[in-house]
Order: sequence, then C-alpha cells, then structure tokens
Amino acid sequence: MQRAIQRTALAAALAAGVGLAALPAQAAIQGLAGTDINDCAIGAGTGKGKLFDLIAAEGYLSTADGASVYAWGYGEAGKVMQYPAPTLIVEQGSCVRVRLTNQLPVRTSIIFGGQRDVRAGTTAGSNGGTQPGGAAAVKFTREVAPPRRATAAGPVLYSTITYTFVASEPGTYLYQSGSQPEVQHEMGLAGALIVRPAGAPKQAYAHAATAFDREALYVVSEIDPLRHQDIEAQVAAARAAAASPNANLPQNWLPNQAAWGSTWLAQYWFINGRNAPDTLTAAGTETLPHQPYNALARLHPGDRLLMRVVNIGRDLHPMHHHGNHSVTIARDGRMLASAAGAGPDLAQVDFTLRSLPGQTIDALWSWTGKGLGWDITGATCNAAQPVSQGNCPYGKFDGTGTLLEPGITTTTQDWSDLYKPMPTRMPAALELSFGEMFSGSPYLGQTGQRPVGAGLANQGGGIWHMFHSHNEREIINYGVFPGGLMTMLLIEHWAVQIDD
Ligand SMILES: [Cu+2]
Repeated sequence: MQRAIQRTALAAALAAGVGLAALPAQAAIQGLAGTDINDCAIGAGTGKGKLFDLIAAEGYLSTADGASVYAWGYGEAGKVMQYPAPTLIVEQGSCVRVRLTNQLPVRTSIIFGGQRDVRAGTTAGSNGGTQPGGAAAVKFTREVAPPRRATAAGPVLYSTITYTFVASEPGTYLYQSGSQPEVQHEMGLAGALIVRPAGAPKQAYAHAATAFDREALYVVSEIDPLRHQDIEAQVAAARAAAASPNANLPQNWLPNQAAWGSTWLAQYWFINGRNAPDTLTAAGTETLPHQPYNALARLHPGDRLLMRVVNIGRDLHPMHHHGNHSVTIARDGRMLASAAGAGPDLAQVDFTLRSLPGQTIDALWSWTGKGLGWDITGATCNAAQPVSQGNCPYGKFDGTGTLLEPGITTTTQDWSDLYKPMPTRMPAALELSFGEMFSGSPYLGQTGQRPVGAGLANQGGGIWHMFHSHNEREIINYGVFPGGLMTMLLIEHWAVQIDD
C-alpha cells in the first residue's frame, strides 16, 4: 500500500514533468574555456585563439580529517591557487595561449603532455617583473622566475611566461610543472586539459562510437604531508635568509632533498583534489577554497557516462566502479583504434581502471539495472493502461523483452528485467540500516518509510554506486577509513532533472 501511494505520486510528478532533485546544480566538468584573442597565430593560423591567464601560488589544502597542508598550485589569475589546477577545456584546432605568472618562492614552468610544438615566450610581468634569460636553456619547457624586489624597500615584482600551442588532437591530457617535478608535482602543480573534437562536443573523439551523454573528470593523486611540512619550513627559512642582508626574495632557490632519502610515504589520496567524503560535497563550497572541484557524477539509467581519469600522482591507482564494467576507449589522449577511421575498435572492457602515473584514460560506463532479476523501478505494467498514466513508463514489452509500445523515455538498452517483481520479501523499516545514501526504498526514484529521526537525505531516490581505489590503503585519510580515493556514481530516476 505504501509503495502504491508513492508510485502514484511519482507518476504525477512524471506526468507534470516536475524535477524531484534538490542536489546542487553543477557543470558536468567544471573548468575554464579561456578568453578570445586575435594574436595567437602559430604557422598559418588565423590568430584567433584562447587565452588562459594563470598563476602559480602557495596555499593550504584541507584534508577530510581536518588537517591543513601547505601546497603549491596553479590557479586563475586574480584568484587563489587550486588543487588540481584549473581544468582547461578547448576545442580541437584551437590555438591556446597560457600566460603564467609566478607567485611561488621557486622558479616553475608548465609541460603540456601530448601537445606538439609548444612555444614558450617571455613577457614582462604586469607590474614590471622580468624573465631572466638563462631559463631559455631548458629543453622541455621554459621556466618563469620567482618574485623579486628590485630594491630593498621596493614592491614585489612578478614574472610571467607564455606558452602557445595548437590543440590539434582531441582527448584528455594533463599539464604539470616541468621544474623539479619530484617536488613540484608532489606540491600540487598539475591538472587536466580537455580537447573536444571539432564540431562534436558530445563525443570524446572524432568517431560516433565515442559519443557520451554525460562526462566526469577524475584527477587522482596522493601526497606525503611530511614532505609538504618540510618544504613549508624550508621556504620560511629561505625567505628569512634572503631578507637579510639584501632584502630580496629567494632567487634560484630550490628545496633541499638531501635529508629525504627514500622516506616518501603517501598518507592522503585525492580525487579532484579532495579526499572522501569531501569528494561528494558540492563543487565550489566555501569551506574548500583551494579545492573547488567535486567528483559526484549523476546520470540517468542508460546514460553513457564518459569517465576521464587523469593520474597526476606517482602511484598506480586501481579505480574500480561498482554496478557495471566500463569500456576503455582511449589512453593518453589517443583512441584505441586499429587504424584511422576505425573508431575505438581496440577498446577493452575493464572491471577496474588501472590509472598509471602521468596517464589519462577515457572510459564509458553506464547502468540500467539489467540482469538484477528484478525491476529497479518497482513498476508494474497493466497492458490495458496507456503508458501516459505512468504504470508503464518505460514502454510495454512482451514476454521476450521485445518493445511493443514506447514509454515516456526511449532507449536502446536491454530492459529485460522491467516489471519483474522483487524476488524476496521487502524488509520492514526497522530491519534496515539507514544512511544518507538510502531512500528507504530499494526502488529507483521512490522514497519509502524511514524510522523517526532518520533524515531523508537521498532526495532524488537515487541508487548509489561506489567508485573507488581497489588498493585498500588508498581509501583512508591518514590511517582512518573511510576516505581517500572514493566517490559515488549516482543513478537518478528520469524524473529527476540533472543539471549539466
Ligand atoms: Cu568496491
């Protein structure tokens, strides 16, 4: 009876087209699109391009166990540094210029992995800082000097460098510091670059088989907080030493690694710069000013989710998704294709995405409830009723699963378990344990009875699938479970509006 009433309410919501969700709206992948420029020409280009104005700066990361960790990161100019770096999102063929102003106490740089012909140029800092000529000797990239003072009492001068390239191939890439990488990657100077195929923003690559309905970015990493503590102390000492006798700032200074030996040991693991459970907290929350990205993908049953996994750390992370296997269609920004035009014919089905340091993976994942043996919606379909009444929302099927009449949603998925009853007795409310991810009902989109005092936190009545590292040491925060490399894939009922 309880369920029948709820189903009627849901049917009314479906008929009225009312969204049920109250989860915070967010872009599918948050990032920067750049600003238009007209002087970006490389070779025979038109000059039209995109400018990204970035800083490299110090800041503090909040870990989910309440600690605060000194870190370095890239950020938007005029704002604070962030971890990971701002995600740069451009269209294939775009001329991309990144202007980097260095606020760190060390020289730094950027390497754009997988991009051809990256040109580095120097410009004077906006307030008169200059780029020392010696840095041009660096082969892979060019460096930008740390801040300095021209005179003892003078203002701090910042130096700026520009990198220009054409994003010629679609894909998922990373960008990271090319300077003292064993220190600067650890400290946080890395992020993702997404290049969308020209004219096909809902495909990962230039082939229809890479089309997706929704997408999510998972930048995975790990840190040893003791390294960060040590570097923080070294920076303070270097500044104190530089202030006397010449009142300048540290120049050509680098952290001393001599005392470290082989003592590096990760204690925190991050998805998009956050440890679980902060991975689920709203994007842009004011409590995490340096960690604006979250990692909660929401999708409807049957949606194809493009998972872009980017490893900016130094360890392999075996990222496992519950609910279904995924299909890896690309690695390192290249489609797994046997020949040009073949599409991802070398794609592989994966139980776990083995994310290697410096690697990117593009994988498609979806979930329909197929094969469960019971209908996730708890729906029944009386063949005498029209689909518009809500009892047959997914259409009418015959006994072999053949579609007789479309429902209010059309799909090419296999819905062979539609209308199959739950094969077991439904437990009573007090036999269940309740948490923020349980609606009180095993059915998608339906909320059931919960004990007095149990808040109804699962607003959309969604089904949650975990996405986490299969290395158990990586799902802790400094020794305490749960945490680290863990987040959720949330399946929402069709009636729940997912705001991309
Ligand atoms: Cu698991």
